[in-house]
Amino acid sequence: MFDEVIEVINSCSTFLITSHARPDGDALGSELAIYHMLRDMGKDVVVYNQDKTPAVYEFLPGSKDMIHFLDSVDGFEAVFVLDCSDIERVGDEKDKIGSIEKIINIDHHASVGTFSEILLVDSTASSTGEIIHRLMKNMGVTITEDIATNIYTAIMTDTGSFRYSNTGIDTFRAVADLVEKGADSRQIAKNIYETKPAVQIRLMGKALDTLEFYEGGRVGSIYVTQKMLQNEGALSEHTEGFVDIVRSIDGIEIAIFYYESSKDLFKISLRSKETVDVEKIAGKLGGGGHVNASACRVEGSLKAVKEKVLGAIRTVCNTL
Ligand SMILES: [Mn+2]
Repeated sequence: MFDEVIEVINSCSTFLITSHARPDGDALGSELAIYHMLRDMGKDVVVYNQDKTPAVYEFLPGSKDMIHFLDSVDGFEAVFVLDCSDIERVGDEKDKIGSIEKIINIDHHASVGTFSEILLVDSTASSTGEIIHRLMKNMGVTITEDIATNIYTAIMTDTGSFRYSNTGIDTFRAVADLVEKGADSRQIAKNIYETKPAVQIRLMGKALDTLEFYEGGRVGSIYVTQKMLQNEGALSEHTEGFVDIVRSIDGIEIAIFYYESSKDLFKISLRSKETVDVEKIAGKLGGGGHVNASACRVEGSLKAVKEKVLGAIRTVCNTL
């Protein structure tokens, strides 16, 4: 599994690195970890994301070097597509990116796309960052403080600070190594969790006003519309983590967050606490993810979208 990836890294000298639209901590930390590693090896490297880096992740070493406009992909010998189960997820430039000769897909999603021949996928890993740490150990490269900070952030954010069931013994072994290599766990936690702008908390208040329960309190949802964003002067990135507030309620087994990305189009985040497989629910609606965290997009009015999602939940979880 590692050999093929290592072969490409050693034989090529110009690389593009990308991940999904609306990048999260795992996407950004994974990209920047690979970026630093390749640069340290003397390679030419460009990191491209369709969307700009959310302010909360700007502390990540290398984040200022990322670009958000992709002119031509001529000259790139290989591309790393990270944390993406499908090339569609990189956004509008998927065709250009998909035309690069060598595509390396490193991911931990259960539903694996077939867009790449060079795969490093492990659905039991906590995060793409954890797989990248494994790759680097395998290669024997020096894990610098910059690399350690990026991978630690990737793992910490995708495990909800080591609380989710994707957190395994290997995860703790990896983060122990990263702290040893210079990742400052306290400072990273502070940067991610204790720097929220006031506008985000105000939007959260409005979102919590929409809290509804179904199935005797086992399913709960909140939503944010474009109008709510405008009223508060908030951005879509300010909704990050909202679904986890619903999950934190006692008795909740499935948490839903509806985000109106444009008129009659909703991005839906689903979370579960225990054994409910929300990946199956998202799958019914054309999305994907993991057992405890998944997402999908559904068209229609808020009322119609809610009915569709609740319908899918009732179909998948007939014991609820
Ligand atoms: Mn991830």
